[in-house]
Amino acid sequence: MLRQLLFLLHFIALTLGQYDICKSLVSTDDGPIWEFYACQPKPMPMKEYMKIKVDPPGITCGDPPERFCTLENPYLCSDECDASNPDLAHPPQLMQDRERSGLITYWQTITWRRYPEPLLANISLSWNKSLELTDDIQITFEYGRPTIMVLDKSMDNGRTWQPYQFYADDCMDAFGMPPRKVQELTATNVTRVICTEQYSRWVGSKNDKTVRFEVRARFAIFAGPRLLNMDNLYTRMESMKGLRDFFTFTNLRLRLLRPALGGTYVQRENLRKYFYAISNIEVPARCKCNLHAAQCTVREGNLQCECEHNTTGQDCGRCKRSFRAKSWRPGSYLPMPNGSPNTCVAAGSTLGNCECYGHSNRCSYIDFLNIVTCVSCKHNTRGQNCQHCRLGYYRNASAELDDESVCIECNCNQIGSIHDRCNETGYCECKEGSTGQRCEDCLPGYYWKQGCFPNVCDEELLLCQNGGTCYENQKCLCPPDFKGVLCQQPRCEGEDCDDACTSRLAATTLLLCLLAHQLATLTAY
Ligand SMILES: *[C@@H]1O[C@H](CO)[C@@H](O)[C@H](O)[C@H]1NC(C)=O
Ligand SMILES: *[C@@H]1O[C@H](CO)[C@@H](O)[C@H](O)[C@H]1NC(C)=O
Ligand SMILES: *[C@@H]1O[C@H](CO)[C@@H](O)[C@H](O)[C@H]1NC(C)=O
Ligand SMILES: *[C@@H]1O[C@H](CO)[C@@H](O)[C@H](O)[C@H]1NC(C)=O
Ligand SMILES: *[C@@H]1O[C@H](CO)[C@@H](O)[C@H](O)[C@H]1NC(C)=O
Ligand SMILES: *[C@@H]1O[C@H](CO)[C@@H](O)[C@H](O)[C@H]1NC(C)=O
Ligand SMILES: [Ca+2]
Repeated sequence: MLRQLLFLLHFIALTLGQYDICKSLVSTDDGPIWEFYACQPKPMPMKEYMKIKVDPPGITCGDPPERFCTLENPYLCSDECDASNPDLAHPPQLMQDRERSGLITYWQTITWRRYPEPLLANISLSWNKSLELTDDIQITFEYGRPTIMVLDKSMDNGRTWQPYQFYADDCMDAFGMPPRKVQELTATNVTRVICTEQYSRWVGSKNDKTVRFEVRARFAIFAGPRLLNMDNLYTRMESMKGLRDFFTFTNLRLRLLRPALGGTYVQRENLRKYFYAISNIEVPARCKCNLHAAQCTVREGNLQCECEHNTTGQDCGRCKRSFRAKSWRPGSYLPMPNGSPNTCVAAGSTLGNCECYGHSNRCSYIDFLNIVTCVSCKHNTRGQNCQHCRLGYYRNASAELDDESVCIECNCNQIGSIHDRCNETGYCECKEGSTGQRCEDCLPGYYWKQGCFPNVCDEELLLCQNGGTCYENQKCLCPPDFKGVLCQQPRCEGEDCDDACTSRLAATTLLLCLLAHQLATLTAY
């Protein structure tokens, strides 16, 4: 016990001792100046900030009220769940409440009365904030741990999900995966997603209630069994691709796929002893602030990093306005022990005499011109200081020069415009007949067909004659007896009238001929 306590104290001392301040005033010969360091917030019990959603609707017990039994004593079914009675209700928030001593409170589902249909439940936990795990996730199941479940995570507020760990009493049978223990992982495969049987086997519902996602054991691969060598872990975080991301999440999801069975097969004659019940979900983590904040606070109901180093955003993931002389970078744990703050630099400050307005972080000296120029300007900028927009882009009047959206694409219509460049207000240069900012429209008197063409006919000046009709300004559809662009010419003149349609025939035949003729003109066009 004492050893554990000492160990805990040591661990706390370590995590507090390192990267816990972002800046400090140091005295120099020229007076006091600020020194800046990489910094991160302390771990917090994130269960206090999580939003819980349980699926499907109606999975929570008590509506209608229901009696249930326990696996240990299946013939004593005196317990009742009743959603309308506060003393007998088991709503989802009891998974995150602070329990007063001795009183265990828990969320509980309906029983498996629909067997053999599976008893499925999803528990989605969201924070609307990137977090980094600092210790094991612990889920406490009253009345036995599920025999099959999956822990998923999302890093983009629930848009995409990936499995984090599989849990089953028989991994091969449930998921077709060989059973693994986290202790078998090594530095090369620490981020492997495994299936474990350690937390699903029946040991009695009182003996072991917890299901873990082991963070500490994964840290121990680098930091040693007692996590004394956190420097090594932090060094790996910087160098090993995917290691930091492995511990990062914005949402977690528990997919409960089969409840505890008491170590035997499902007994159909008493299905009231099968259900899920969770009393607590512990998620020890810190806000991900990209090593630019030492505090994380709740603002308007959301966790938010208190950004330093002139960064901003929920995760300090951007430079503040007018501090974009260099591109944003996360802080670094290296070099030990204080890391690199990688602070944002004020635009206008003469860093190496080359201002790139945050569109480049590389300058190069051009010998024969004797100038320093920005290299590989981003965000569609160009120029010695990345102060111009690339061809095909124009300046966003409402954006500062150091804004990422300072250059807007001209987007000139390929057919209507002469080239894909535009003037300073975003107007493209149009071919004859086309108009609009992007030359996507036609001037009056022109029609659009893979470009703008002058009207052949219209309703005012270029009228089709002799009963012809104007087809989309492109051509006159003439009655059979007339031809010409505006149907101005009679078809039969003199003797050589061999067009069948021109002979004096019955009115119906004439109509058919007219239709056929129109069809022919339409398809020919
Ligand atoms: C749980 O979530 C998964 C993934 O979105 C979904 O396929 C499944 O239908 C959900 N199960 C329940 C019971 O809502
Ligand atoms: C998530 O957090 C961001 C930033 O704090 C906020 O703008 C947004 O409204 C939040 N979304 C929800 C659903 O709370
Ligand atoms: C991880 O790698 C070690 C050897 O480096 C191997 O023994 C172990 O089985 C691997 N674990 C998994 C889950 O692949
Ligand atoms: C951020 O900007 C303020 C105001 O210019 C300045 O006083 C402060 O030192 C800057 N901090 C850093 C880390 O550069
Ligand atoms: C122009 O800049 C403003 C300010 O940054 C931005 O909100 C807006 O989206 C930009 N416009 C375009 C078309 O990118
Ligand atoms: C850009 O072109 C449009 C349309 O030709 C014109 O109205 C506008 O004044 C031009 N802007 C500049 C800055 O030349
Ligand atoms: Ca509880």
